[in-house]
Amino acid sequence: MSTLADSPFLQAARGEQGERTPVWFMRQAGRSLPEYLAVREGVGMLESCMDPELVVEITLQPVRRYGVDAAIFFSDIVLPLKAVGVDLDIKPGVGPVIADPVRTLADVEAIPDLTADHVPFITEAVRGLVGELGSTPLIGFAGAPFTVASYLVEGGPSKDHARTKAMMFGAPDVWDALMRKIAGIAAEYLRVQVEAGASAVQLFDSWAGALTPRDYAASVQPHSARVLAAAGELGVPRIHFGVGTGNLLGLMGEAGADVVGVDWRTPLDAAIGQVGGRAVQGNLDPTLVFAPTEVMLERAGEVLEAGRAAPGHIFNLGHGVIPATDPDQLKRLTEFVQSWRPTSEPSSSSPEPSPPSSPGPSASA
Ligand code: 1CP
Repeated sequence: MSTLADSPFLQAARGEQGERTPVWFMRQAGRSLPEYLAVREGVGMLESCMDPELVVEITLQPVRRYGVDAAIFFSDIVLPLKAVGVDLDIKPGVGPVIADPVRTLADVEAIPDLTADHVPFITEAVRGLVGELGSTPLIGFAGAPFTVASYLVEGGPSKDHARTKAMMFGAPDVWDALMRKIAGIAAEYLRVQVEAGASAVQLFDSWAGALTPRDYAASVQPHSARVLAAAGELGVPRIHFGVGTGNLLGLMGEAGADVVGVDWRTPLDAAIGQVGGRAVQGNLDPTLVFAPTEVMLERAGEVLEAGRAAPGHIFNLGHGVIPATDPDQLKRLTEFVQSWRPTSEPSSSSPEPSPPSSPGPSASA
């Protein structure tokens, strides 16, 4: 039995080649689990997130069922905004909806900064969880400034993030104030989770893929970097993830991540070449769990093989578990990853980053 510090997840997150590749799934708790639907019956999403007993139970459900190598704290990226008093709801089938979208400097200044006193239920839930989890690490998380700003400015989910980007392009002073506000809230929210016992953090910039590298570098990266630097002072590994970020992975690593999360669109070997010798997390297409089991496992094997070229690899899906996912498929996938061992020397075991055009993972096998 490994201890918490030498658990496969924390080893990989620190960029160490451990005995085996660890696995967890983004959105592993949630609607794909019948036991989740049962405990959520008649309880609103935000209400659930503020009930420590329920948070502990929901966070543990996928750990019990799958035996994954890490738990992710059950909450939502808009929860800290709710905690400081922003009028919002998480609507079933929709997502976060903001009553009064943020458009002006006065709107930004009206949002209070977060303190630990706003989220006593988070501290309580994290403490309860680490007691139950033993040597399984708990990942705390926060939404990154751009992704959270998108909900605040648009008022809800958006495909093109047009109003958000219009503020970024057209009202740089308001944009800067908003990004600083959210970065401060995210940093404090992560601090609360780590001080209560979380072993790692993930910064979700889910919608960063809507940006060009130029705009990401100028208007977003410095703010995410501030959150990651604050988390770095807490001494835990930091994972930085976004969707559709194939051309931003280098910048997302430079923002201060220890581990760069890769979505399923980018081949993992190409991603490893971009992230400057950092560890990676990902990146099986989440729809592959709907394929025949042997196809899913064959593709998972390819992801595992490709991950060997990184200093550390955490297996995950390339985005969250889709609600219609069959939990039995995720169980098979977990067992496959945990029993997988390399069969030959890796095609690139050098700590130097390989070039973006590196050959396929088994080229030299
Ligand atoms: O495994 C877990 O327990 C996951 C916990 C978790 C996390 C990490 C939830 C629960 N939400 C999040 C983060 C989150 N929330 C992100 C970043 C991760 C990602 O990209 O998936 C984002 C973008 C949100 C916003 C959000 N909350 C959405 C997306 C809306 C959109 O713009 O498309 C939705 C649907 C929610 C609600 C939500 N959050 C979590 C769950 C289980 C749900 C579904 C609501 C429910 O079960 O009632």
